[in-house]
Order: sequence, then structure tokens, then C-alpha cells
Amino acid sequence: MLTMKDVIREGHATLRLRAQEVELPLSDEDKDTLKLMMEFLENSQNPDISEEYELRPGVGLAAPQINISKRMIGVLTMDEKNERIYKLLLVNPKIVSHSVQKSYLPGGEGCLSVDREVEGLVARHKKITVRAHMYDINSDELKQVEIRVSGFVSIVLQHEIDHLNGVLFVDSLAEHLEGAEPIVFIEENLEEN
Ligand code: UDB
Ligand code: ZN
Repeated sequence: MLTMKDVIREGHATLRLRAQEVELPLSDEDKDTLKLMMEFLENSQNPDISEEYELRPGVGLAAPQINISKRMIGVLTMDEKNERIYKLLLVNPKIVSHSVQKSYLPGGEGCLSVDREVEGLVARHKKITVRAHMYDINSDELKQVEIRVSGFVSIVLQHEIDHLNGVLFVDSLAEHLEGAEPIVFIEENLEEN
């Protein structure tokens, strides 16, 4: 299994490279990397496992963050309305279109590869369409997909795709974002349940 020791940090040269396209069909080695990436996200969100191994609860991971300079990302998160789970392993993802409207996380972003507290906001496209090959661990199938997302999931995908291009969120911080919409997380009202 992967732990935080496998996650390289700010200052490591690999985080600044443009990662290589992945050759298809997927090699067994690349499939193993993808499986390890999703296993890390799952473990990191499991309270018992994350405590035992001191994992930060991750919603996304890009292969360069484990020092593999290839265009592969994993995402495991709910959307901000708690409507659905996004569990994605994407190979050679590419943003093929995006909204003009911008959005941002009002609390700012963090990164598994950045250990310091960073102040500032990151402007992202509110909506994106991503073309990629999606790997299905269970069926061992790779299929071409076009994924349209908005809100928090869109921010996670843009953050991970940035990693494939050697970009960290700390590169584009602003104090105030003119005309961008904050992502609002819907909190279930416990008194109504
Ligand atoms: C994360 N998690 O996983 F707004 F329910 C971050 C860390 C670095 C803080 C662990 C996170 O932002 N969780 C989160 C945020 C919310 C609401 C919520 C959970 N990453 C992944 C990463 O570093 N990938 O490379 C950083 C995120 C910042 C914006 C998108 C990814
Ligand atoms: Zn990151």
C-alpha cells in the first residue's frame, strides 16, 4: 500500500515536469499504479486506516505525486450537494471545453504534496468537459469517456490535471476573485433527521 512517505512534496523536481502520455493498451505496471492510487484514496478516507498510517484524507491524486511522471489521475469524492460519489481513474485526461464562469473553494485549496498552510484563493473553471480513458478496476476495461462536471468535482479534476502539467495550486493564488462563484457545500441538517 501507499503511505504519505510515497507522496513527494513541494521542491521535488518531478512535480514540475510535464508528465508523459500513457501508451495504450495499458501495461500491467500502469494498471497496478492506478489500483494503488485508488487504494490510497480509499484508505485515506477510512478513519481507522488513515489514523493507523497517518494518511491525510485525499479526494484526488495524480501519478506524479507518487513520483510517476505519467498522465494518470484518481478521484474519489462526493459532489458538494452529496448527490453522488465520483470514483474515477483517468488516463491521458484532457479538458476539451470549459465555462467562462469561474468558481473557487472559499477556504482555499490544499495539496497532499504541499505541507505548509497556504493562504489565498484559486480561480477555476466552473464547468469542464474532460475527455479521457477511464480504467475500470473490476472489469479490467479501459474505455474512452467524456465527463462533464461542475462545482467541487470540477475543481478536484482541474487540480489533478494541473499536476500532470507541473502546476501546483500555490502558483496561482489571489486574494480576491472578481466575478467567481464560491462552491457551497450542502450540509445535511441533523435536526431534520
Ligand atoms: C486533497 N482534500 O485531498 F472543500 F469534503 C485535500 C487535502 C490536501 C486537504 C487532503 C480536500 O480538499 N478535501 C476536501 C475539501 C473540501 C470539502 C471536502 C473535502 N487534495 C488532493 C490533492 O492534493 N491532489 O493532488 C487537494 C484538493 C484541493 C482542491 C482539490 C483537491
Ligand atoms: Zn495536489
